[in-house]
Amino acid sequence: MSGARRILHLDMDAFFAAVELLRRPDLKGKPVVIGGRGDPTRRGVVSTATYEARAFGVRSGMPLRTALKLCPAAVFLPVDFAEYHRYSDRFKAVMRSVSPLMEDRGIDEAYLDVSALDRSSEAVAREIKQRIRAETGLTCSIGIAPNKLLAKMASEMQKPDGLTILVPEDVETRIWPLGVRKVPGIGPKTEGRLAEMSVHTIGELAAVPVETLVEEFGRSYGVFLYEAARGIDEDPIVTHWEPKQRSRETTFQEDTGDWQTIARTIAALARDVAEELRDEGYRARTVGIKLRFADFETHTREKTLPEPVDAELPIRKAAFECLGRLKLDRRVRLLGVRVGELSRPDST
Ligand code: TTP
Ligand code: MG
Repeated sequence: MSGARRILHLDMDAFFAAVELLRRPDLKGKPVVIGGRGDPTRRGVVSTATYEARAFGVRSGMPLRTALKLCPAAVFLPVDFAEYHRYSDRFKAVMRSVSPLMEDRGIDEAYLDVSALDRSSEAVAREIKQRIRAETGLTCSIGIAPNKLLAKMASEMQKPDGLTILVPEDVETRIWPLGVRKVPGIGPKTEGRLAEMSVHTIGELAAVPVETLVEEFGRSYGVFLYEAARGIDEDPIVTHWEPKQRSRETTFQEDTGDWQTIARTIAALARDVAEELRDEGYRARTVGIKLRFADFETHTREKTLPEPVDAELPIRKAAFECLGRLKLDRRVRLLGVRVGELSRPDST
């Protein structure tokens, strides 16, 4: 081992909302809520909200209707994932250019191992923030610490546009006073059970013997709690996640009841998916189809194959078997073919 690690965690500020404001600068400074189709009188939940809307109590996950009650003056906008993914790719490209050791944690966050860089943590963080701002117009919050757990907690500490650096000595002074919910991996259930043990802060958690935690929560989670309270985390940066599935789907210009059209479409989708698998060097163990009728009723069927495949023929055959298990009694709007349980031939 060569010295202490320096792990950076980056989380975009009010991400979906911030992207929307780039194309609606007139809404800057106003309460804006992003969710569903952007119509608070219809079903749907809040994806995120600007900090101005959060001041009224609006939170991710609450029904749009509730958000409207809390903040009737808010502007509601629909979710546009394609646009957010474009910005997600751009901020991650900046991070990767600083260090290739990046762990992608979803649309608006990632870890970066910056141990090997010969600049101070603060200089690295400032450079990343400045370049993301220049290239996207967006702000983010960054935490840097000796491990992923503390880095993530650090990035939360000064949102928005924050920069927080934690060293091991900070655990007692800056982590222990926080409530246990600030530990990534402690949810409302654990919080409740800890409260019954009179444990509310991370410092109080650190005072509980490991045997008690293991008895209460089982070995693996008990030890996790014990170590987390001390800021201990040896989890490595995972730079490459294996994809779980691949799929292709198509929506007909006009709903169709024509069997030939349906069969031809399934065959073409199966061919495309097989081609993609081979391009990427994967094989699939499951094949499934998705079928949406004109009335939006959607059905899926899946088949597990005796062994992983990447050839067109077995994938097409399996897709047709799945299709045969559905009753085609209405016009069809959309068809999809999906392959899952992917593996690489050399790793099975
Ligand atoms: P978060 O990082 O949790 O939230 P945020 O980026 O909007 O705000 P913050 O400044 O506090 O980081 O989530 C990132 C995006 O993920 C968010 O913009 C919208 C989406 N999201 C949902 O769609 N549903 C949810 O329940 C949450 C929590 C997030
Ligand atoms: Mg965020």
